[in-house]
Amino acid sequence: MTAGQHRHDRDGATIAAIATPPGPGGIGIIRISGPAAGSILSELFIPHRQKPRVSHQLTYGRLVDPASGRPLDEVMAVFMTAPHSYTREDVVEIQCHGSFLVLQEILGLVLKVGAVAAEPGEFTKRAFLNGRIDLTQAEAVIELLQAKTGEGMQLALSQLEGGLHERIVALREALIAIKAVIEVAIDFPDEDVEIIKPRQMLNDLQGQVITPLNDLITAAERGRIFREGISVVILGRPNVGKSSLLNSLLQEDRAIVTEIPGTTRDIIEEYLDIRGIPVRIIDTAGIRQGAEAVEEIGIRKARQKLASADLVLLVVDGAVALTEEDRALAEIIGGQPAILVVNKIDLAPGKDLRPYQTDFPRFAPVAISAKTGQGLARLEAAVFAEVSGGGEPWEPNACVPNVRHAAALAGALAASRQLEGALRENLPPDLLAIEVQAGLDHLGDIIGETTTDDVLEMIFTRFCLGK
Ligand SMILES: Nc1nc2c(ncn2[C@@H]2O[C@H](COP(=O)(O)OP(=O)(O)OP(=O)(O)O)[C@@H](O)[C@H]2O)c(=O)[nH]1
Ligand SMILES: [Mg+2]
Repeated sequence: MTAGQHRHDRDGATIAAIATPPGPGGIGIIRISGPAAGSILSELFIPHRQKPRVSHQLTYGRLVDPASGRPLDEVMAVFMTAPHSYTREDVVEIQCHGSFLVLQEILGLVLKVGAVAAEPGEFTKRAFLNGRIDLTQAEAVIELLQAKTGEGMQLALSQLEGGLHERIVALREALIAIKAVIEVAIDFPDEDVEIIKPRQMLNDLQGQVITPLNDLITAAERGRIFREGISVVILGRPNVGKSSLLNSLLQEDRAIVTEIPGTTRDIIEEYLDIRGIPVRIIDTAGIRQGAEAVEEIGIRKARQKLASADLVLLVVDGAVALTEEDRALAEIIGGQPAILVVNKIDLAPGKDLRPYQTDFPRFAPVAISAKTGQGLARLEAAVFAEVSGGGEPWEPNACVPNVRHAAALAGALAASRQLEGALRENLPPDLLAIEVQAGLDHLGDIIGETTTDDVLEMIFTRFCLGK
């Protein structure tokens, strides 16, 4: 099945939606796509100067209710003829004042004269179904909209420009060349000359398929944190400076800080950017014995957050000796990735950190002062090193497959390895053909050629309305 064979959910319908976010703004945009887009515009829009409609030209005029003749807003409208548009269909965009009421009224009229309300992602889905972009590029659109760091944005952009698409197409071409030879061998079983030259084929398979597949899978693993981000939990006994650490990382007074132990009782979650990694940082209630009821609930929540954390910052008070509670917390953290943060170093300048390694052999200690900011850069570097496996910051134009792609790449790799084994054992060509086809199908899933409708559905419902 090719992209064109996926059925349009609503063949022939003209769809419309508000494309700008709700709430007052400078301008608001209504987007219409489909065969009736142009006639809907003609019905509702009175240009300031009557002249023939020119594609891709912004025209000033008034939006009027044809039933009553009542003007709704002064607008700029643009008509884009198929196939030179986002969806490859006729597209109209109406720019009005960014009032949600105005937008709703205009959308109401557009629907009344023949459009249907678009579903989330339906414009981009049409761009995909009409072959303007492949599935990896459609996914890149969502990632671009949702990117939280500059690096995430760069990754999305290079995928939108077809970086991953090209790599997958090259892999498929290599497999198709191998398939062609195998098919000849199936068609001419009695040829004297050996059609399949296993040495040559194994070489091609390794160099053009297996090695590049491995590279892409590695990139997906390394890049996952840049796409999805990580969650970091700040843990420690009361009053060691957990909330102060959160505040200094965020560079704002987000959490309440007092000298009274047990200040934080609920979970506080914020986002920050550590060298391009979107980090959800979570401040928790100090964990101790004998806490009263509300605090106890906070402690329970802290333990839950710990379970799903990618990294733990265990904070201790560097101005005093370690306590049994500190050691108990290390026990709770167990084998999870963690960094020991020795806080309040301003009160103990030049403190020797080596003894901490005896107590916490698994954790690398970093001395900081949440109060003065000393050591924070080193802590950020330690966080980055811990979660990126010591890797370099991401280079621009890198090709980083997402989780869905990675699963399909793994499937393609498994099929290629099967093919490799079958070639080595000189198995008959029809068995080889099965493995080649399996590899091709997995790659087809990535770019959307063989993707099932429910997977498509899952991808496009992640979009917002009007995109
Ligand atoms: N001198 C100094 N004091 C600090 C530092 N970090 C925090 N403090 C002080 O330590 C006290 C406790 O800080 P918090 O950030 O509220 O500690 P916490 O770990 O969040 O405490 P709970 O929420 O009660 O568990 C406050 O009086 C802070 O001003 C630091 O680096 N140096
Ligand atoms: Mg606190």
